[in-house]
Amino acid sequence: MPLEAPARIVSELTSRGYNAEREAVTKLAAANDPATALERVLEELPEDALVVRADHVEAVLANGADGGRTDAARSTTEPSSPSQTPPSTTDDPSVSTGTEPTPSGGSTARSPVETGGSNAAGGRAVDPEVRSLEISNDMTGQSTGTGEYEDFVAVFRDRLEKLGSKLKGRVNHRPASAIEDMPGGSEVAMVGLVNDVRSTASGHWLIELEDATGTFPWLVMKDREYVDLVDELLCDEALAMEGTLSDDSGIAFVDSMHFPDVPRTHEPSTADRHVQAALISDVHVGSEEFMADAWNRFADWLHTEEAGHVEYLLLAGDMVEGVGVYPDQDEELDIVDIYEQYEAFSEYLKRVPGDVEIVMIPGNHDAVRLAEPQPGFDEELREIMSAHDARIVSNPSMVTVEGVSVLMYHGVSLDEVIAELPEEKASYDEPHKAMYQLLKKRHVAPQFGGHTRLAPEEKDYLVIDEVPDIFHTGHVHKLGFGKYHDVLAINSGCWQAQTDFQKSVNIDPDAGFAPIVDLDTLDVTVQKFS
Ligand code: D5M
Ligand code: FE
Ligand code: ZN
Repeated sequence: MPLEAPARIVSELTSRGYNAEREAVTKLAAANDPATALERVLEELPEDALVVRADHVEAVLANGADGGRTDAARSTTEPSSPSQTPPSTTDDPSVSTGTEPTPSGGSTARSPVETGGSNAAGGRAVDPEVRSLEISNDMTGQSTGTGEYEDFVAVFRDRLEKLGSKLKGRVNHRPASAIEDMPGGSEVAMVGLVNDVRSTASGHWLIELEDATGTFPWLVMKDREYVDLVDELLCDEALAMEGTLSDDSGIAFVDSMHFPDVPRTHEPSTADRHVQAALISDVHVGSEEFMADAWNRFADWLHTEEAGHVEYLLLAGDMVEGVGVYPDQDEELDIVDIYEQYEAFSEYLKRVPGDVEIVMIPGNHDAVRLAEPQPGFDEELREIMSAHDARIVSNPSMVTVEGVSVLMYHGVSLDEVIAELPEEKASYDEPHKAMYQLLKKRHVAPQFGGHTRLAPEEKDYLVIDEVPDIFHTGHVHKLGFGKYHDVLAINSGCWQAQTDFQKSVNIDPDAGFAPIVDLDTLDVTVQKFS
């Protein structure tokens, strides 16, 4: 079997249970006889090694096991094709067709990657030393909730404290209990959580705000400018209201409404070198609809020179299809055992170059508790997925990559935001707009008691306390991105073709796309693999 192309070297290695550093693959591809070199490397590999590293290959090549790389081989090296990255955009999900994946047929073309030891030409200077990746807000192992009433009280109190502190400097607020004692006609303000929103017989809107002292009703008149914001409100989100008390002090007429929001002065941080991250989600391995071919093309592309700057892969949940997630889901399962699904997922993950740093959070199809925040995978699942040494953290988590903070959240609440808000403010076709609403509310899942389940903890991990530079979600299987007050919001698509359920409700998934973010500019390009 000819073994020249990196993609085939990778599949050969993964089929034998190994993951490989990108440079190891490059070096193997450049050997005189890659097939023999590969066999020799595997023979020499330490028994417990799961990753084939560049130095393993170097040792074998230095031994002259396959004759190493000759000048003749070098002269057949083709120059890399010019980058086909499309012009970047921060608004439309413009889609490039990507480069052709490395051919898997009997091509004799050698690897286009220069392997002289220095990576100047290929931009593949992946030096792990210069990387930086930090995780904060990971609640794995920190869960204290017992599901008791007191826990719910604690989590909402924490939400009000955190989000209230962002609002309190903006209005001259009073507690609910004090407002009812103020004289009629007073100018008043309050910070609280939305308890209820309903329309009155005369077409006005009554919004009940709650704080630690009680509730107070606020009336938005149908002809006031703020009426346009009423249809954005979700129960349990934090708000500040300013207004005028009625004569009997029983209600306040709203003059203005304030959201915790992202300050307009927010300036995102960027990386100080040219480095990229692939932001994906919803792989759904184990589903009959999982698109293995598209995934493999993506993984092969990551081994190409064009993808040489992609040093991070962020996976926002739904690694596998899971079992029993939705009614009748088992009829569309390719792999019925949950552990076997993770084993298969792990094999697909191994195709990703070993020198790409991976961070993953769980989603609603994964085998962790459904209620949010969801802790990262347990030991048994980590063991299954250990080959790649991925960082496995909770949903949500804040991940800072090369100085750029990325809030990763799977996105179950997006269904709710899309269902509750008018089409122009949030829709499946523009999922990033639903994300804007979450940023504005500074909470990834404001509404409790609906579709999104909440596991009460002593603090509210779902509050967006720090403004991220990038907000990354998935779940709705639609690709969309854009900027909100300079925060890049990206909802990645999926790797699962349309399911019967999605067909029945007209969800047309964006499957097989990988949005790639330049961490030095926060520009996005989309690679298509389907
Ligand atoms: O869900 C992907 C998208 O499809 C997300 O918007 C929810 C929706 N979905 C898919 N299946 C169902 C069922 N059976 N009921 C309700 N909504 C559904 P994901 O959970 O990522 O597969
Ligand atoms: Fe999903
Ligand atoms: Zn999901």
